[in-house]
Amino acid sequence: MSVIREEVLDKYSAKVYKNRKEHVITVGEGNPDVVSANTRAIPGIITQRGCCFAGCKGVVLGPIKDAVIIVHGPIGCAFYTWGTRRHKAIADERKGEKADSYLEYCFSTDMQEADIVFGGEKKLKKAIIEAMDIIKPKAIFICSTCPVGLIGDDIHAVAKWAEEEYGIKCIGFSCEGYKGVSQSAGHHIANNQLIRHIIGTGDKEPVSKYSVNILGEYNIGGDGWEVEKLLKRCGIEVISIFTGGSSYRDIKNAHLADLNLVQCHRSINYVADMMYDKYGTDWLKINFIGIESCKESLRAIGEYFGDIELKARIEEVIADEIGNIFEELTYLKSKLKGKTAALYVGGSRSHHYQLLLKDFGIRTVLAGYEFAHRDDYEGRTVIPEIKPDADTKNIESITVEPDPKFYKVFLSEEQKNILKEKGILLNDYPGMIQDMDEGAIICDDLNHFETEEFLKVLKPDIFFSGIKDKFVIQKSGFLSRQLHSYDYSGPYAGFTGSVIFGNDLLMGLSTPAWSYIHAPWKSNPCLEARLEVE
Ligand code: CFM
Ligand code: HCA
Repeated sequence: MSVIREEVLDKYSAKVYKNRKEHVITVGEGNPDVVSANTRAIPGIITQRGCCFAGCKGVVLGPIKDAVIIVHGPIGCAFYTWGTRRHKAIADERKGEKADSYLEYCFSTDMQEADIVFGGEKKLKKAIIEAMDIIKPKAIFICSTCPVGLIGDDIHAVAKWAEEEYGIKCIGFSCEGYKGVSQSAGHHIANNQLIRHIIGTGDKEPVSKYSVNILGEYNIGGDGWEVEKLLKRCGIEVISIFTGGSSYRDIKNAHLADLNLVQCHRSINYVADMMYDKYGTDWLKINFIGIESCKESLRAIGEYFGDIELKARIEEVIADEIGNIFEELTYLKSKLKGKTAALYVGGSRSHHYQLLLKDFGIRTVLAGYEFAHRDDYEGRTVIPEIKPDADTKNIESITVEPDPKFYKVFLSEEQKNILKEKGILLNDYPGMIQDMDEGAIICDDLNHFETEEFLKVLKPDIFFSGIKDKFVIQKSGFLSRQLHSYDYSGPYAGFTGSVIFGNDLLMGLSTPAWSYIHAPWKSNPCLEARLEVE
């Protein structure tokens, strides 16, 4: 039993303790290493999670630059998702076809009390007419917020009306915030509609020998551009990015790519699986955060296509990229080696960024996710024919038995080799647990109280998280870096992104500010009182 974990959870009531202890594990001490995840947060606890609407409108759909996204609901949710996530995009024109960018705008029906009482469909139609008059987009997405689900407005009927009236693509997303337990439900809703209504409707064939889509890359701080640049250097065409800096126009053609590369598995694995089922498109789990990870990912792509020339080109690009950053990297490593970090983000970065930290010799002592599922922690072996929750299956004369204790399908090396020889692609990638040191702590759905307690006990040099806890961390005298918005820096992906990240850390750690954060009453009494006894 981990002493640190007990120290933090000790203050809970028996009922809360019973719940939370399933979400907090010490790596190496669990047998098996299983984390309870994707369950309801305890009412009253200050969780850092977001809602279904945030996952659908904010995360997956938000970055699609040439779609007008109308938030159907009272204004608050529209306002909150207006420019708060740093998915960058530029309007562009290719072969006379324009993809404007509406990302800087905020569109909402701004429902009032009367609309809640009498229904908001008329107002939604009016908003669409207005958008068509002023902007004339090729695609309109309608995203519902909580009250819409409660009063029962039929946004899908309105979407159908708009398609017939204007001959555009109009899709309804019933992503009311209260659905599910976190943002995660919203990712799924967005993914389902993208595959149902957009992917497969284009006919623009790739021009290069090798083409890919990048899935789960949202171009935060320009990361997607960095990855696209790297792939292009290797001679690989990027058909579409889901969805960072992307356009409706490109996503239509996604089914024509040879391969799907999955960066953030949590938010988009549904599209990867559905595209395999519908179009037979293979997918590879890759990671372009971290120097070693970039090398491995590029090489895995080369292996997949199996072309000697492509592989040689990839090696040239790797050598050149490393050459460009070598000096700076060596300096940063010498300064950052031996530091410790804690990471708490949504559903994939806490894992990916640990690998980049390792490149600098920084050790992770605590990591957690807001809304990950068990496979994000425990890993997943994907055999496309077999769903992870399937019963025992016989595939190519190999009996595959999913272990009910794990999310994973376990295969021996011999079984894996047989499947590979038969040309069956195996995505056998580790979860966060497998990449962490023994004794480190994993905490699912970390809350404000636990954040403060872990800070006191673990005293990491850096705490990576988001805006909701940033200032609690800073005021406690620790360096906080936001891994959602990069504190307005970036890109952090790719080889050059890695050194930008390292420089930002070094700047943060070197500032003398942390020594000034010391409550005055800790050294001098500030209040004086006199007790008078009659
Ligand atoms: Fe994927 Fe993301 Fe993340 Fe995510 Fe997010 Fe984000 Fe994140 Mo904020 S899609 S799971 S829902 S990598 S918005 S770009 S930073 S919580 S770790
Ligand atoms: C979201 C978006 C978010 C929030 C960031 C944060 C993002 O979950 O709705 O809490 O700092 O990356 O913008 O994750």
